[in-house]
Amino acid sequence: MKLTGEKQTTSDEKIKQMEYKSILYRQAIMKLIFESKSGHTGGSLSCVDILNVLYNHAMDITPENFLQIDRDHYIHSKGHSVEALYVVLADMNFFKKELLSDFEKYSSNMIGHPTRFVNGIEQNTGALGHGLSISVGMALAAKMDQRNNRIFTIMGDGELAEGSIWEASASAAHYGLDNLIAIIDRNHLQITGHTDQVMKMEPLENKFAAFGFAVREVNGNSIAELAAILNIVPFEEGKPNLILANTIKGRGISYMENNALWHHKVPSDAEYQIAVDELDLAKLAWEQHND
Ligand SMILES: Cc1ncc(C[n+]2csc(CCOP(=O)(O)OP(=O)(O)O)c2C)c(N)n1
Ligand SMILES: [Mg+2]
Repeated sequence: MKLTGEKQTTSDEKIKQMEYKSILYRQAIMKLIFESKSGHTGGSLSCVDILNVLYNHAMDITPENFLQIDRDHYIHSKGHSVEALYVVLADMNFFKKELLSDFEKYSSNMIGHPTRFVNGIEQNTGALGHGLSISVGMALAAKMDQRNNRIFTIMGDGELAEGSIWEASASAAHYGLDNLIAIIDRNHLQITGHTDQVMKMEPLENKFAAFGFAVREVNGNSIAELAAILNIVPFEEGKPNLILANTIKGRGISYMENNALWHHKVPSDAEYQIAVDELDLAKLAWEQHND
């Protein structure tokens, strides 16, 4: 759905299917990290529901239209959480699922941060603070060319400490980029601890609104809330869109949730078994609930 003025809706059935996919995605993320013995665990689990709704519902990006300029575009600004992106891109058939087992292997392109050597990835990221600037440039180009496609990006809340985010924000508002949809994975944790302790940036609503964004807040681990908010983009004509997605770092695995230690950490055999059991239970609960 592009910027046509027409709003999208989401059926209950579609929401349920995406909720199920989130469980499968979490299983795949854990497998990837456990088997490769490397990975950004917490941040991948916090943003995977957002990626799920973006790729399965909101964005017009497919392997078939990938080379067309007038499709939507996605920039993974918090590049360290590439595991979540790989799992979703594999599900979207950008590459074969078997490639996931190459993650972090010597000479593989499936490295720990996004690169354009992997099908479906638009831009190399990982050095935090650049994704919004890139997205602003792409959104401005789309406006100049009178295309009605949109540019989406997900940033981390710790990433907002980068000054370049705020230069990009000023430009986004200055150029009236209502085709830009910036999403903050607001899990309140950074690499070493709470975002308020590392670099206090709150209140984010007020800061982004003052910069000229139309700001909306959702539960970023709720498929239904994410779909509903993405259905009504642009929020205000002529203003860039900012979605504050309140998430839980490590979401879905009890001992990882809200724990900065799991920013980049591989589970032991016993810990992995707990994760597998918890996700199996979530799957069972979904199946019983949706029978
Ligand atoms: C420019 C730059 N500085 C430092 C880092 C190291 N680093 C990787 S992840 C991270 C924390 C990011 O926190 P946040 O954006 O909140 O990510 P999330 O909680 O979603 O994992 C840092 C500092 C980096 N990748 N890039
Ligand atoms: Mg964070």
